[in-house]
Amino acid sequence: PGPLSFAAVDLGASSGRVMVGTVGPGTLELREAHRFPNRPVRAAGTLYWDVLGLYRGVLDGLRAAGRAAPKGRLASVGIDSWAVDYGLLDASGALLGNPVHYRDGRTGGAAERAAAVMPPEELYAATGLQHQPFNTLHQLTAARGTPALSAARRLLLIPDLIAYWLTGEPGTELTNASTTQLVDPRTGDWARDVADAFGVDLSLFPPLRRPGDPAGELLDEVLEEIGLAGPVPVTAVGSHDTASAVAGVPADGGRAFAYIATGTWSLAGVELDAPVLTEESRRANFTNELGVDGTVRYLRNIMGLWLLQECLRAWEADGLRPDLGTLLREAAKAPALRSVVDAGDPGFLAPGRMPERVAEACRRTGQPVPRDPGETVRCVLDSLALAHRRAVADAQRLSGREVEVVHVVGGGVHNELLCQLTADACGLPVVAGPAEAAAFGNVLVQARAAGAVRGDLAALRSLLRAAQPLRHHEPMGDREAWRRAEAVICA
Ligand code: ADP
Ligand code: LRH
Repeated sequence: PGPLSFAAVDLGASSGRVMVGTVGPGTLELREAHRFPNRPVRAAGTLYWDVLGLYRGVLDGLRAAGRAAPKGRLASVGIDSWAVDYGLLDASGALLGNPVHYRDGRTGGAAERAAAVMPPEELYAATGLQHQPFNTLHQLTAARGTPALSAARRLLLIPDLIAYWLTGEPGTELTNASTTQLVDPRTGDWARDVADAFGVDLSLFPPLRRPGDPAGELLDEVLEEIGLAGPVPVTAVGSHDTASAVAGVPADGGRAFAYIATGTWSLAGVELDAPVLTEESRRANFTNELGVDGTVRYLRNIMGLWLLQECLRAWEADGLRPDLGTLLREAAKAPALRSVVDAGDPGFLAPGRMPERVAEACRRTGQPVPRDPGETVRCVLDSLALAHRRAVADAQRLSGREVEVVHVVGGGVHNELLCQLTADACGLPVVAGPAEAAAFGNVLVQARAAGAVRGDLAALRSLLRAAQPLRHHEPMGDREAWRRAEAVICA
């Protein structure tokens, strides 16, 4: 049989895209069919996702994907998105309100509230998840007693909600479920004791499914809307975008690697066979999320390019008309490591006033305040590279796995300065690409389920290495300067 085409729906916090992957013997190609912005909306004091706007983007994208695929045939569709957030459905299957954004303030004080229910050590030992105020568990605790949660008969994580609208079939995909803080990473099943202790009704979640499992077929109404002839199956993929991105890391089986998925967030760590649930790991705020093929994504969340996105948004609002390319060139010329902030600080989580908040953090730590947007961007990129360095070093120390190379994937691949600074800071070679690793991981899992490719993750990754040009960054510069900067952050 000739090559098959797969549609990968990848919803990131800053944009959604539908990509077409064409896979066959000796062929792996990925093309963008449609991209649309993901703009959250604040209404009556709550920050929401515009989930119907995103669903419209998915339908437009699937229509474009069908047109881009040879003979207009899609062998299957896979969906991944950001983690933790969910929609609630009533008994008739109707959506109960707009999904709340994980950056909404409703989970303020989550750590203290959770500690009153279960000691943090116990919660970590049971779920392996780093503390993030927005973990689904804390969102559900914050929503307890609200009319929406009381009326809910079903809870669907965002990619599962999109899949439900496309197919009418509810399910809970495991890699994303592992970000709820309600799953035991050792068993890949629900952590029932945790759910009971926090009063979470696990029957709200439809049955678990794993990457590669069938997840229904596009409904007739959907096929009509997007102009395709059926049947078009939907296949469960690593529906957590980071699970798909790590599956899409073009690692060479022979070289131990760390990965950094850099988009709105930077997710930096290593891939393991089993979780690390030690107290030291909890204190270092490392998380054990579940990946494709039973792997564990052992990583730390770093604020990522969110810091830069929010600076650009603030300058735009001030009428400065910032241009990213120009700012990155100015940042490259600005003095290196003049000041750094802690890019892991949850204080940067909420939207708004980012250049001022970065300046305040510099002032608070007795460092020079950036004098212009170019210096602010340099401070942000130096700080991200420094956080990458710390996460890669900590992941190795805590997991006992030494790495030889760092793979950078995600939108940050386009930012050559960030990739070079990451190599310099880590003191390790960086291989940059692909930018659309999540879509590649999504497509490869579908392609394997359809029989278009075979093998384990290493075999899938070897296809990727041939499919995309990769950029190599060797570590350069003054190692001691990074150690001094780290001391500022750790002080
Ligand atoms: P998400 O999946 O979270 O929406 P992406 O992986 O798409 O995020 O990454 C988006 C980020 O990638 C942008 O915020 C921007 O900083 C960076 N980026 C994208 N394109 C470019 C570019 N041409 N040059 C520099 N940076 C870029
Ligand atoms: C990245 C991501 C990350 C989560 C965050 C909520 O898009 O999925 O892995 O921690 O969003």
